[in-house]
Amino acid sequence: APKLPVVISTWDFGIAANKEAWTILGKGGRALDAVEAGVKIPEADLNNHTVGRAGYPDRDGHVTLDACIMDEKGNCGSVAAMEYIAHPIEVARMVMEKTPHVMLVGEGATQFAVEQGLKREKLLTPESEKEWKKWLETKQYKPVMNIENSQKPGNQYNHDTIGMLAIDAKGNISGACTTSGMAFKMHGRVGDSPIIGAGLYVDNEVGGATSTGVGEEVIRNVGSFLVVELMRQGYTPEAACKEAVMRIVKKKPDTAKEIQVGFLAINKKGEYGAYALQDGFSYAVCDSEKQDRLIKGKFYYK
Ligand code: SD4
Repeated sequence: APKLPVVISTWDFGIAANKEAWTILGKGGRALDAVEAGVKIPEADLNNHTVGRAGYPDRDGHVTLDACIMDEKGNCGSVAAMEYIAHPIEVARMVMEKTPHVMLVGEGATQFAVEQGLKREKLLTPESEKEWKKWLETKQYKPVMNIENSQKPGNQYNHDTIGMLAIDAKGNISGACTTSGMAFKMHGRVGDSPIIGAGLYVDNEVGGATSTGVGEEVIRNVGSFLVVELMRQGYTPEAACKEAVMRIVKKKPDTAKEIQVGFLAINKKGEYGAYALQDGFSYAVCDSEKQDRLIKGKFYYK
């Protein structure tokens, strides 16, 4: 069996995020603290235009962020379509720990964050603004996403949500997920990432799952919850992720061919796996043996 602790996260930028999480996990710290600290790395990264600050705006020029977090006790918190706060994962955790609620959205989420002492600031960077203005020339909205290194036009706008799952030395599981959503989306659009059960789910008896890709198809199938429930029935993490991908293929074959969705999961033993619709999905793994492993996810459309 794999050695605990272990942390896994989506995409190649998961490596840097995992390393940050490891500074907590490696010292015997709590998985919840590790996943929050970990995903803050891509949230702060100015070269990352799909998470946190510097995220591409919606079609009206607003940077609106989505995030959620879930701990080993089944506590969870979430923010959606939140503007002006650079670290939505911090706010999601505050919603979880300091309010009787699970989810705050829009201006209410921003207001709560400011009341908690977080800074209200402009998140749109000059680079993101430039790309948005370029996009406005054609206004073509084609959600072809998450195919890393793809030459497909439009794709450069649309990849990388970070979903992270960790098991700490005590065997407790937590997860976090954060994104700016699909670039140039409709104002007010919310994807799967801040929705508990869709973009992220953790059950400390079984394991955790997270997703990346076109959130609409993940929401329809309550993807991450499905993956965890399949693991409860005995599926391996990879087999559970594959079955969740197959739901999308079966229900919407024409859509499925054109988009990317990837699931990533870990079980209580620390075994992990992933599966995606398309080639190009990768995930990062960090444990005491190796801190910077990048694994290619298996995929359906060959
Ligand atoms: C969304 N799932 O908003 C997110 C986007 C994403 O990689 O994963 N991008 O639908």
